Amino acid sequence: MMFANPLRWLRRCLLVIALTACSLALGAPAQAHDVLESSDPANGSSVPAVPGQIGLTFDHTPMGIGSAIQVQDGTGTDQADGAVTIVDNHVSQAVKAGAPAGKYTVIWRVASSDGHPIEGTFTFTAGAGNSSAAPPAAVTGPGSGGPQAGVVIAGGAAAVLVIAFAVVAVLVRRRLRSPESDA
Ligand SMILES: [Cu+2]
Repeated sequence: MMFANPLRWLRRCLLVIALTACSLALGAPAQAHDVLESSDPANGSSVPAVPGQIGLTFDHTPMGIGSAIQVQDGTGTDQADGAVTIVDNHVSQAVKAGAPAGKYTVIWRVASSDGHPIEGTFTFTAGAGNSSAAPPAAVTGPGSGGPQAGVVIAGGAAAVLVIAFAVVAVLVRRRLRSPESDA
């Protein structure tokens, strides 16, 4: 019977949860990373003007941690404006108003939904048409805590679970000791 020995059962439960939390924190190697499906502008494309923002579309929704997108103009100056925004599987980065025409290199890094950092680079060429570069949207992306932040958060979640189960274990033990307990 499942509750024949509640304490043993709870300890086993606790162990399983702790192990799960650890493997999540370290990243399950069997799980595939998110994949960049497309970008806007597309890699190698020419656009009439510097776009107001760079868009990346992934096959899954990346975690909102440690994401960074550099939008380097022909001189290597980063024209990114403000924080990275993640909405579902779409990641965007506003571009500074008045960014110059020319060849651009976009260097992106996000945390894959399995917790691993993934990164890539693509290029496009912007013409001298009226720039649609605009101030960033009011929505700001999450902080860029770096890939370590994910481990810290997973560790915190594991600690909360462990504490919750310790409390349950104490309550069950107390109930078993009480004379009116019918467990
Ligand atoms: Cu991974």
